[in-house]
Amino acid sequence: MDLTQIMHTEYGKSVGECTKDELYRALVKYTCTLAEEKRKPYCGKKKLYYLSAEFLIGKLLSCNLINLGIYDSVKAELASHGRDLTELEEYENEPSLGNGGLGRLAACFLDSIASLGLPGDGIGLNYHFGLFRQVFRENEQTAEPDRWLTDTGWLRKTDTVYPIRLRNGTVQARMYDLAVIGYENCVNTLHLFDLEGVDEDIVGEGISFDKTDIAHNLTLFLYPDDSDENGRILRICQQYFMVSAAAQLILAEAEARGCRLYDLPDYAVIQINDTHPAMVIPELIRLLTERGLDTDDAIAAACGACAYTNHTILAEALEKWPIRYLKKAVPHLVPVMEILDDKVRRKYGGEETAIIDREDVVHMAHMAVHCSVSTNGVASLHTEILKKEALAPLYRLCPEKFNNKTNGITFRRWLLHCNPALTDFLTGHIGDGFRTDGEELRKLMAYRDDTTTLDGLMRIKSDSKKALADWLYRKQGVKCDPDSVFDIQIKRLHEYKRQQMNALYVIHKYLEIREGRLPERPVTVIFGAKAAPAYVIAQDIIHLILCLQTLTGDPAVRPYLQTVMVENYNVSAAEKLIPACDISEQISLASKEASGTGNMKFMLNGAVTLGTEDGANVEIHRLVGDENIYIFGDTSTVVTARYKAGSYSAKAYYEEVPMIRRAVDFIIGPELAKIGNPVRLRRLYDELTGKDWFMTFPDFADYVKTREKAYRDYGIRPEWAKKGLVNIAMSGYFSSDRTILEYNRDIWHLDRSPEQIHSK
Ligand code: 26V
Repeated sequence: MDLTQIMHTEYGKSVGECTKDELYRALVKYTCTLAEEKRKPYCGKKKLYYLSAEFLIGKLLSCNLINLGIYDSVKAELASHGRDLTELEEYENEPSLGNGGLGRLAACFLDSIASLGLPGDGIGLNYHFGLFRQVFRENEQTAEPDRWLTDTGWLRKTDTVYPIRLRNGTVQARMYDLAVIGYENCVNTLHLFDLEGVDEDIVGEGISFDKTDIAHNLTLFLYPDDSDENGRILRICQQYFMVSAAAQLILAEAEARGCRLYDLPDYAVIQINDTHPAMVIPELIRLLTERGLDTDDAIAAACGACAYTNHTILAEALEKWPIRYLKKAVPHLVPVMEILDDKVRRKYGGEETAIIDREDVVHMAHMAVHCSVSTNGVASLHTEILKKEALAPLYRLCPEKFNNKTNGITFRRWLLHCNPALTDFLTGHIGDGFRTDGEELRKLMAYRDDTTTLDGLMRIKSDSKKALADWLYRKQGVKCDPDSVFDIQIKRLHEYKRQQMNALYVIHKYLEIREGRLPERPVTVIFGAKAAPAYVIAQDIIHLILCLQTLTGDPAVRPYLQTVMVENYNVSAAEKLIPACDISEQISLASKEASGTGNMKFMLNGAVTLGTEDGANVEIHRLVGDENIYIFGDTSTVVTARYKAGSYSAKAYYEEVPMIRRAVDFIIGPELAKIGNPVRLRRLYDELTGKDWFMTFPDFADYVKTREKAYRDYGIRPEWAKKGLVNIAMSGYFSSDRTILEYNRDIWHLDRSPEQIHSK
């Protein structure tokens, strides 16, 4: 790259004279040009479309430079002009077009699909405001709009516009494209549809807006609050807007490649990411009949092209739409859903596998299973639970459709980009094959007893902890001790993920320290979590954690125990936190976390997991063995049985276990009353003692014991470093490249041209 030339042409200035903004824009433009030069027209037959309401892509500049293979040269060239790439990385806005794991998974998958040279595009929505910006005020979360869309240029406005029919008239969907640059391989596209005529001025106080003004708000916000009827109808309109545009694009592209509609499955495979895009099925059927296919052919063509991924067994998260709402949003889709329901009922009878139930509610997951060729879970335990419990009646009807695809993460972002020191270290030891073949990391096992290697790993971890401490200080003025154990839990706030149990541990420890029982070594407990604005108990838990941050800031306590709540946790924050972690908290109630992907990112960066036998933790455990993970708590079998028996009494644990009572009573005790909001704290106390739906009390004693054991082991240095090494070495299985190869082998069946095959 000739930066001098570029800056001269763009701005008529030298590199030294350019502002950060000018430099950043020029680099984005340069990257996009290189990507377009690399893009090859697709001449094959079948193509994948990954449909998702969320793509949590994170910042793009550095990862794109890495994937283009020019990161080091660009960095060096900037440096030769006295400029720093880090400064531009920090300047970039993060597109937070997702809530958490599901959206981040979609982004990792796009990276792997392109890196493996597979023909596959993403399709989603161009939200003007991504996930809200979290600001802490008086120990509470407040939500502010996050307008990520600037004119920086990653997004390219296209001329493609599709009409979208809604009940109150037709709106227009314009397609914006974003290059998905594979690692030293091909370039695919993420298509984001946007409503023509969105009006950003209708945003009011915080993140409020008129939910009924569909013609102006449709793509304004990611996942708008759907706690009321208007919110839910907007959500349906948003989903329909996305899938109708997607279906029109898919059909247009397939026809251009020679598809004659009834043979759609030979030209397109549509992966439905959770049920949010499931309406693509009836929409395709509607469009295909409109274009002349008879109903049965249209159903066969649409269903033969679709595959469904389930991401949760939580009943409250499985989408069910009352016909009444659907009629208010997309009345023309209702007859198609009724036909599908009728066919299913005729074929199988039975209420529990029906698409539309007796209360006239559409079960989106049921529709997705019936009307597709594949249903997959996202970790082996999760898939087993789907088969045996959550979707058991459907599994009995069509067992051949069910399969597991354990999630993965892209090593490009979660190792090469976020931890360059570890990347170089690994390359020095085992070569650089691991960048495209995760299993190569196993070669590191040869060094498990090599003290120089273990020392090197400890140094890298210690440097990352120092860097995190600096960042936390710069970002939110918090000082923490990099020599303490960094114990980190970062993920969306949800009761099933049990941040409240971690907080109870902090209280338990705080009380011990107050009594003079000082821990062997200092610990910094770090949280990062956003809570849905309408999720009251989740807000209460954040409030408790923020109060604990204040309490453990007490000079008498802080040298031993510190609590840090990272404000506005997002992908960029994760990139700083993950390399610096010693202990990765993965403590969901067994059976509830479908997979988790943070657990994999921590493992890859040499942290040791403290977790339950849930989601992908089970597979991590199997890979690293008992010695290299801290497992505690009841198994999913016990948990499921306890739910079925209806025998759980939080009150009984509270009354019988003094350690639990003491920690829980503290929530409404005098110390917290001085700094906390009594309404929030009392509500949380009542919730825990009266219900504790996610069963923190039965696991608490084992959690405390196992956590203490991990802290003790942390002090036994070479052995601890060895645990980190084994975690890194065994993490290759969790490369999203492996996951995507499995999707392709079992579901998509796309051709990979020989020159696009790296190593496998
Ligand atoms: C959504 C909601 C929304 C309403 C309130 C309760 C609730 C509970 C859970 C969810 C999650 C919806 C789907 C989802 O994001 N699943 C996540 O997908 C990840 C990628 O597969 C996986 O790693 C996580 O375990 C799973 O929770």
